[in-house]
Amino acid sequence: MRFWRRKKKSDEESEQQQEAAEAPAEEVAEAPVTTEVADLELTEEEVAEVQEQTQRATERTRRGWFSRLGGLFERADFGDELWDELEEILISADTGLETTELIVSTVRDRVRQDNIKRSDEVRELLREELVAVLEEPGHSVPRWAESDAPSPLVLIVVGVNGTGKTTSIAKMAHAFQRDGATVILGAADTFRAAAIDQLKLWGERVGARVVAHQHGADPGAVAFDSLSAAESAGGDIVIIDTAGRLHTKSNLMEELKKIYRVIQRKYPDAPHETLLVLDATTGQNGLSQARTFTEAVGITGIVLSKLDGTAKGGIAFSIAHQLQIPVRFIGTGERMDDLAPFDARQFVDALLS
Ligand SMILES: Nc1nc2c(ncn2[C@@H]2O[C@H](COP(=O)(O)OP(=O)(O)O)[C@@H](O)[C@H]2O)c(=O)[nH]1
Ligand SMILES: [Mg+2]
Repeated sequence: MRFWRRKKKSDEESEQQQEAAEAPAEEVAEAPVTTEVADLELTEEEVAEVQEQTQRATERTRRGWFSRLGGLFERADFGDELWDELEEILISADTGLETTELIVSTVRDRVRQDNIKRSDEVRELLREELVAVLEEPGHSVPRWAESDAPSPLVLIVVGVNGTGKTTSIAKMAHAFQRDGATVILGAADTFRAAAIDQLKLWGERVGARVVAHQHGADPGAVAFDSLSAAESAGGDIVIIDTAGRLHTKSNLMEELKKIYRVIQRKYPDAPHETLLVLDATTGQNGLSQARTFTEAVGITGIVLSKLDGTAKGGIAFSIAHQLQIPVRFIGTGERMDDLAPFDARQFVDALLS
């Protein structure tokens, strides 16, 4: 899977040399077939991989919650009495009242306008509307997937304790490194000693250098040193782990802001992305977490973790609609490969398949 695509200087040079050596080329090498997933250009194989992972992660959601949806469309015609039931199913799947009402009223209006009766057509309109809601935050490609991404690219990962920050960081590091990037991890969750050890362990597993200080050290200093390490070691991506809990919530937010200020002393335009990790099994609770973090530091993307668990999946729709923040990754398990880029259409297709 390609998550990272910026060319390193050395790659460009060797490619140019190669091109020069090969010239005059009679045949131009065939470009790989690319398809769009979340606006990343992926090969067909890579798309199939994302599809497979998305299917697997949403398996339980599909069987539980969405199987009830399937029941709604069993009869040939979609009865008027079913709208309330559709609404109830969406709400009980964590889609949230506001987003559910939008979805149901949009579909119902279209059904009435076009005088649609057949269940399969209603179902198709629902599918389109679900995709449209997920795509509301827009189509921009994440910074790490840009071919001219800044170097080093600085990513901060925030979120409540236990949501899956450290694990998601390890998964991202693994994915980026597989694509040829050199990743440096910053252990700025200094609040718990175990958090530092956990990141170090993951760093060893995925083969990424971890910059760490002592338990209780200043997180800003860890972040700063991580950037310096990237500069001296030619790191492409720096991912900073942060605490999810401090003595008080305002402490936590102040500390995050401080980390930002320290980073910006070195790179005024950094961090280039701030990812909020939300545990999908916590449902609508995640939404208020997201609001708190958004107000404090601004969030550029969501990692929806634990979608393979008992999550109902509907939270993805309310994040997109109510917060207008794109979901970038879904966590599909506890291993380092269990991460897939989020794609609206694939997600909806997986739920409704
Ligand atoms: N099933 C599942 N478990 C996950 C996923 N992501 C994280 N976890 C588990 O959630 C727990 C907390 O993760 P951790 O990364 O330590 O959370 P943090 O406190 O936010 O850093 C660990 O037991 C992880 O293995 C996921 O996508 N799926
Ligand atoms: Mg952690």
